[in-house]
Amino acid sequence: MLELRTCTLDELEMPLVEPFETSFGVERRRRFLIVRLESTQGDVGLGECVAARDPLYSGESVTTARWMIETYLAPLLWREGLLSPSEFSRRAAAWRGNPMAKAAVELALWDLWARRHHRSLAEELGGRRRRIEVGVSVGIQPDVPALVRRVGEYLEAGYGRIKIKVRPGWDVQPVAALRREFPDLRLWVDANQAYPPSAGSEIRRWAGRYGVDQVEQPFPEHALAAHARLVRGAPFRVCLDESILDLPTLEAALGMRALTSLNVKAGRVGGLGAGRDLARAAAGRALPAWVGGMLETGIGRAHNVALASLAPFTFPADLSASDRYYAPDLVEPPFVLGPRSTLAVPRGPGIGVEIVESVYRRHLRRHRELRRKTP
Ligand code: OSB
Ligand code: MG
Repeated sequence: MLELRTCTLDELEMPLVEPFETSFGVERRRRFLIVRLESTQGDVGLGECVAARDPLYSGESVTTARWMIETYLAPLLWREGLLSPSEFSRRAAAWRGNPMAKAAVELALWDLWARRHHRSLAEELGGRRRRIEVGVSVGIQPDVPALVRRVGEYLEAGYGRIKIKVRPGWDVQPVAALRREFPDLRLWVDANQAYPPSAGSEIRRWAGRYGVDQVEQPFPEHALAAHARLVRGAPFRVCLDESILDLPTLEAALGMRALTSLNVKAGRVGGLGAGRDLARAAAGRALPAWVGGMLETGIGRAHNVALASLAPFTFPADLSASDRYYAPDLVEPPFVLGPRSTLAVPRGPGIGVEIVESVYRRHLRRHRELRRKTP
């Protein structure tokens, strides 16, 4: 058994290069946890927790994730040692919910075990791609001209598909203006559950009229029937994000024909292993899947990019270059946009990027080394 020597739980706060506004709020600075595991033999693994300061995207927050890790997940590793990621997930499944907390620890285990095996995380997961196709997710802007300007800049920078955040009152005009300005634009929209189930025909009208390619999570998490009604005869894809938490929810949604595209986030589903399982299940049902993002730093981004290197992911990921989020990023080398709207998959051991200590220290708000409870 590989024993745990230290589990470090750091809380950081980093300013985003620009505010990110969604239907559930504005984020100017992102608060998050970094989990660092170290074995008694000196192996190290890093994981980033995507729970935000407030429980707005889902029920978890920095505080609940910290509590979950301190109370249950770290003690499991003290007891059982540094389990394989799949064994960890199997054991952690005894506690309900809290997928973001579970994922943060699982990610750190993947990094640690990949390094121990002298493999990149992508190799460890079975990913073959050397570059992954990406797009950019654009928050709600102060006005339509600002949005058109912003999207123009991202297209200029080389992004091949754009997703904009929408909500009631910020939908028809933004998509109409983008379609007018950029006739060939591959345009997705994401509402983060902001519409009532009764808004289906209205959404169908503007999304159809302005050539939106994909509508993501327009209705509340549990409103699968409303999503299924929107799917029927829609000239666009209907993507689920918040609704899909595991294989059973994916099966339920597929059974109802409530989705035609799947957003996979390790944090939402409890880890990279669970994300890989979902993508494989989707591929088996001819459902396109793609990797979503949660404004991660280069640490979580490296995990996401490795996940996106797997064959079942066929649509461009919500994983943009480091400079779209943080300047500078927490890691070296930063992620940069390459040819044909791609990011390179790191080839070095584990996640393949290293923390820049000076940047890390500048944004560190709380440092805690968890200790083994003496029995
Ligand atoms: O719904 O996909 C989402 C960011 C925070 C919370 C939810 C979402 C998002 C994004 C950003 O769309 C994607 C990214 O990290 O670039
Ligand atoms: Mg989403």
